[in-house]
Amino acid sequence: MPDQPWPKDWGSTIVKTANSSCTILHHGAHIVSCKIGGSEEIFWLSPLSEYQNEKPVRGGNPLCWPNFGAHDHFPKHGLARLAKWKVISLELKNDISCAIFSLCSNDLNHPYLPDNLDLIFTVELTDQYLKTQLKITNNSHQDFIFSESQHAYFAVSHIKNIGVLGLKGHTYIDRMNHDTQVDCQDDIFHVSKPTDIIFLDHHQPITIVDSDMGRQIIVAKSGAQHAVVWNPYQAMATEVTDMAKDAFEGFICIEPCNVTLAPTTVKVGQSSTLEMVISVSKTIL
Ligand code: TA6
Repeated sequence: MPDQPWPKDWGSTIVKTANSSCTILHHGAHIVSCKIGGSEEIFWLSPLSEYQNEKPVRGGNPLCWPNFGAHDHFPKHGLARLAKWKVISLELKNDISCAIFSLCSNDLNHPYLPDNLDLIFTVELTDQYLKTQLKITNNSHQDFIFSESQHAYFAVSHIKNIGVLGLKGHTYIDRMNHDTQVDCQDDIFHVSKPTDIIFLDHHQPITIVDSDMGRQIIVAKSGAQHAVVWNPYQAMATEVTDMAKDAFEGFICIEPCNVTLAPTTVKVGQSSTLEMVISVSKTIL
């Protein structure tokens, strides 16, 4: 794969600290790579991503907005991950490196989107964490209802090797089983089949424990009512054309989100922020 498989005219920004670095494409304000405090790569990125304007990049951290999932008027998972964002600030201060991106609904020019919805995506990086914030400010003349996700693909040694902590005691909707509601009983949750589940009313950090890599990735969030855990596994993976058949082995999606069944309303003049904070440490299990 070439060093930078995406088109040059998409533009990209790298934020760096002494031991961390993060690359963000301006197309979608899409994070495609991040290492924290000298870690190995934390995001999985498909070598078969097509890097076309009308297609989302497969892997990294896609931003899904104004809809997470299918929608009558917008493409699946929304417009933000397909849009060209502007870089409005890039600075390094006191070991915190920060890039800020903006997108206005006016630029999207969509008949079902009111004008003057202002989106800001902030990427803050230190040697300890990566913080990503998607903030929507409603400067239009009507309240706006949306769903959203930071659809992060985390790199793992093998999906069979990992355990996920922070889910026990929470109810989830099983998208692969007629939307049945299930109470998660697992201290350590394992993925061994196609998995597409929505944890309801979920606020605590989720930890991916990867003993083979000797690391755990901790995903904390705020402004999110839900968390999705997704892996297409063998059966579903063949339906996804921009990843290899066995690619499901190398990632797990943990997605801080607000899903359509309990969407967010941002009133005129108000803002809403979906934040994810990722840190990496050595495995404890
Ligand atoms: O977040 C899980 C999910 O909504 C799955 O249902 C699956 O479709 C996945 O996202 C990937 O969606 P995409 O449009 O990126 O292929």
